Amino acid sequence: MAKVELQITRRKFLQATAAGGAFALAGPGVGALQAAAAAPTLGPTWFREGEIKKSYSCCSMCPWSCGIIASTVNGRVYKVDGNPADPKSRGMLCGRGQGLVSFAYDPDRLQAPMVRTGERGEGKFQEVTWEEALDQSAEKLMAIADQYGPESIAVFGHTAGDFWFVDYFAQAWGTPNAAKPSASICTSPREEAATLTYGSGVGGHEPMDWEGLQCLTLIGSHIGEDARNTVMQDFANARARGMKVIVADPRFSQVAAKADYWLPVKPGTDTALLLAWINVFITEQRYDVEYVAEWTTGFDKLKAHVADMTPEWAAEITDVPAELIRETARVMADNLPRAAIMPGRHVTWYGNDTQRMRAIYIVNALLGAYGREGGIYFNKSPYIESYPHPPFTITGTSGGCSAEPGAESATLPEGPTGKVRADGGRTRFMRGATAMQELIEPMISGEPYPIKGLIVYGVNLLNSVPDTERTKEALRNLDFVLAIDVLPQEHVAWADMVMPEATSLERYDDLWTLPHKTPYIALREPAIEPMYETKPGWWIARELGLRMGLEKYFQWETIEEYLDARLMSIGSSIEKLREEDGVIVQKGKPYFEDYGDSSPFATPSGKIELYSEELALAGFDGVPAYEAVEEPPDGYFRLLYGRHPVHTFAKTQNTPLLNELNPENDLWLNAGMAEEMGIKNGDRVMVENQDGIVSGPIVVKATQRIRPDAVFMSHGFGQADARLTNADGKGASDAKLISRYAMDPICGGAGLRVNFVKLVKEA
Ligand code: MGD
Ligand code: MGD
Repeated sequence: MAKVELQITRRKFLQATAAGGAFALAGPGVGALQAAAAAPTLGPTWFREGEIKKSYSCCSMCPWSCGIIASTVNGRVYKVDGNPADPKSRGMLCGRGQGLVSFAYDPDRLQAPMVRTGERGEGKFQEVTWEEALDQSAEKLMAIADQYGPESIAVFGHTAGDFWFVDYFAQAWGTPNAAKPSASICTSPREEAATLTYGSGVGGHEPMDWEGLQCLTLIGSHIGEDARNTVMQDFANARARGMKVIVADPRFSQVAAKADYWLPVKPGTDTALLLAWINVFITEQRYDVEYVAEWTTGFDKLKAHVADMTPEWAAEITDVPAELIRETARVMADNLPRAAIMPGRHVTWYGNDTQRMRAIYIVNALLGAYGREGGIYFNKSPYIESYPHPPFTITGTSGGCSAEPGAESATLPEGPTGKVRADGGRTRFMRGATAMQELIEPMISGEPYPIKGLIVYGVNLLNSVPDTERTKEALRNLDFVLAIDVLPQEHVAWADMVMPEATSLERYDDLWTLPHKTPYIALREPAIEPMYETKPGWWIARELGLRMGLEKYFQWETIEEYLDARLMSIGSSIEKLREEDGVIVQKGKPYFEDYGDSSPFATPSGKIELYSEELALAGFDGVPAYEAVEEPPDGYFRLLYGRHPVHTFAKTQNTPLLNELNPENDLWLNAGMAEEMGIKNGDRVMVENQDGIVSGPIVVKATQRIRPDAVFMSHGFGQADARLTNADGKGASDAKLISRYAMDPICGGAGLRVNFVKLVKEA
């Protein structure tokens, strides 16, 4: 019975999301069927038999956080729709957003606080009360702090409620070792490079001025598989009105299939391609001469640097024909200033990523794109005050996707006993955020000082941080691990205490405030009461804080009081925000005209720094240089990975509806190579990396759409925990195969594309 219903649901769902493929956007209506599927005992019209309650929140299925309206009947959510008033969703959601109801009603969810009874990793637990869980956790953490200092507790956080732990709690408590994977394993090169080049970080929404953009270039950003709702809408609209698209990717991605030019660049050589484009702009005088004279410094040094970096030079390195390099440079230049390279998001690739990102920004500067209509607008944060609290013990620790542009501090924060971050960040660089992967080592070696306690909130530790075996060793070594999650993800089995959080549909979160073209503030309120014995993150952080001597930071009694105090600073309240459809939109300052006589660039020179004195003084190249990366050994392919349109990282593979749409990943292998190796399309293979780590089996997709020197799989599969009944053992894990990384010395990012794999046919 349940099975039949699920099949119907799937068909409808597929219709609504255009076969679940790229560019799948769904309007209202699908979620009702999801909820019906999640509650097979209810008839198809159950949701018409009560009053419909609407609530406003942001989708928590990915960090993009589109505004949603949840519809609830008799205490059960039956659908979520995009909020038309929200600048990100504009009334639409992607397939993953439509899966939010199914995520909340996943029967595998964590349901009660638990204390470990078996060995770490065994996953044996006993349920305890919240009082016991909080008291015991506070006691253990305080004991660690007494012995080793407050800095010996690390706080890892991601997902919708991370603010309460990795920002608020960690800063109140006083540990500089607070980190988000969205910084050092994702955006840190683009943020550091942006700060160095034009004085502020990119912030949240990549600031492409889509309405007027005439030429978009993508360097390894795969819009459509990277299924951010707004970006897909903007791309589709711009392409429909004739925007030119250039895609550099070793793989013929979904967006490459829609492009005017596909450059199948050799992995790791993009900086050479970018330098050759710069060479063409300058030698052919095809750059915005006036803009460069007025708004940039270091042009002469750049010109001298790229003098010999011709398309012919780059063709040898990148495998992209010289004529194609020249032609694409001219297409960009013909459209300036309405032409730009999108900064990208997951840009920690090869360990030299800050310099590649600088080269991207330099191209954009030569095209005169910054601050120009149809180019790249200036992102601005909305105005609203924080909840009043005494000065934090420590400030400026975490950063990440939600980091405020320009908010990075130039000096490293110190803990109460004078210790700076334990991630090796000793220079002014790596300033934006603590490097999460670098905090694993002190958990093992105790150097530069021991980290003995870990709070892990919403981070999929064994599927997101490179070198899983090292992370397990660190987990074995810690005195206390507290996991706050909604699902029994693999790392949860390694925790001493598990606290189950209510999902975003069941809780308030802090207001959503991120830099945007039209800065806005969005309400995140619950649609239903927390299910089972779960509690909201804000409550857990506060209760833990109260038990750890942090009362002065948690003066508010209820979350409504907290939110109303913030909203009062802009003359609003939760009630008023509801009346305004859950969103307050403010005025931005996207273009030069909005800055009068002042410079929008917060660099030392007040201009875009094509040559960076700051980098040169620190012993790095002042203008980006091409550095070769290690080649795959004989018989090995470079392991590439990326997003799947209906999944988010490793967290949605278990979500019933999304799992049904796509239960496992496949391995893209060049068809010629497959034939040479006697592997057929659809065969299952095991994948083994350079360190002998094996993952799989995974189905081979033999295709012309990838270069012969690389293989590609979507991230997040190949999980191993029987409590994840849908995800367990499906496909192969890129995370497990990424047993090494190359650290970018400038931004602290972990380059993950430095792993090589060979294929072993399944017996
Ligand atoms: P997810 O798999 O989404 O990735 O890293 P993560 O954010 O760690 O894990 C989210 C975790 O939060 C899961 O454990 C999930 O169960 C839990 N969760 C979900 N909702 C809630 C909630 O409401 N409350 C709580 N408490 N927990 C919740 C992402 C990171 O990974 C990023 S940003 C990037 S770009 C990198 N991508 C990447 C990759 O592509 N490949 C590899 N191999 N590693 C990567 N690491 C990075
Ligand atoms: P990846 O997913 O890693 O990054 O999305 P993106 O920033 O687009 O994209 C990898 C692309 O780079 C692939 O197409 C790969 O073939 C290509 N590539 C690999 N190596 C090279 C190289 O050397 N040079 C070039 N030019 N290209 C290369 C990440 C983004 O996705 C992030 S950070 C988040 S937080 C969101 N997560 C997310 C999700 O989890 N699921 C879905 N469906 N969408 C998402 N959107 C966002």
